[in-house]
Amino acid sequence: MTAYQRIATEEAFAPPEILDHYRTLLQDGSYDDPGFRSLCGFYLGNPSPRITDVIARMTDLGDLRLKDMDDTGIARQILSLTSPGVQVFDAPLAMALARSSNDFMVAAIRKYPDRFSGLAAIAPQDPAAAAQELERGVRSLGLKGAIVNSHTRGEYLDDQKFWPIFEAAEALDVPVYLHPNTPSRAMIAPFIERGLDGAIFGFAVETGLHVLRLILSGVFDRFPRLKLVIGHLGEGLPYWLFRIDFMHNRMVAANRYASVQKLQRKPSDYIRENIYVTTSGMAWEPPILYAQSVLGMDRVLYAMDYPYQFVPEEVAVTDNLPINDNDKKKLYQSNAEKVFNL
Ligand code: 1DF
Ligand code: MN
Repeated sequence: MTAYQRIATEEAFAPPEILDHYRTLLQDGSYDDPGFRSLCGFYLGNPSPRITDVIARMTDLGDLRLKDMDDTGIARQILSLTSPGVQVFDAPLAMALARSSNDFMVAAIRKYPDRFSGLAAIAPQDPAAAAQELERGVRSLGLKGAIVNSHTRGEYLDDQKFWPIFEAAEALDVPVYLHPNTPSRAMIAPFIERGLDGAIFGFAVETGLHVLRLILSGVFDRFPRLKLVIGHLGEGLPYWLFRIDFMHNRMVAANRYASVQKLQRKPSDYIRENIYVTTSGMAWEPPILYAQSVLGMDRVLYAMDYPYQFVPEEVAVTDNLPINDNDKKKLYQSNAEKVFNL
């Protein structure tokens, strides 16, 4: 027995219905997005055993997943609809699929309440409906926050038309998990040319950019208690805090951009105080210790990124970190319990 429970916080699933809608979209070409084609075209058009295996695990919320969790000592998964979620569809279809996906997930959570929790899928395409679905998810379904897979058809949440989503999240006191997506159409070409649009790097560039857009937009001044969770140890941002603060300060002083105005706090303050990071896909001691050292022990949470990075040996990396038992319990368990109100 360990002195902590392992709670994994960025764990993907997909209802078969949504994969069917991705296939339709890939075929009819009505959403001609290079990132969507690259990512979903790969996972849904590839008959190799590894990919068939990922799809089988992704669509399972029962015995297969529970056995994998048991085999790797994961006590609980916080489930979220896989990227790109419903954000590739027309608003009406996206709203309907967000609801049905949440209901699909909640059926499993109700069956295994001590193994699964979940985040609500929402469709930012209709911000008011997205806020409503988040509220339904939290109040009626017992969900623990929202999942947003970065850009929505090329649009970013710093646009104030999306802020009803943040208003709802703050009022409900639940976090928004800003999960990666492939880079948006406006910037993906040089990534794709060298195979860098996916989880290897493009995801982090896209999502890190999205987080910085949010911070510079002043969203955390407008919603000071808003909590954001980002994966992959903060998508590179913890390494950049000093330079972002320095340059932001200079840009404001020079009044260089109308869109860059003074904020109530330094950009890094929002990263430290409004944002939590998870270790998804980053089972590597140096950057985990670094993130803990610059953000604090209370801000870093464990995640596996099942089923995409289901590498059982990686759990030992986290188990063997040179930190004390109390801090290990924070990383694996208590931070997640606090942030997601488990
Ligand atoms: C991959 C990685 C795919 C992550 C994901 O969702 C994902 C991958 C489509 O390796 O292709 O969530 N990830 O978070 O690292
Ligand atoms: Mn992921």
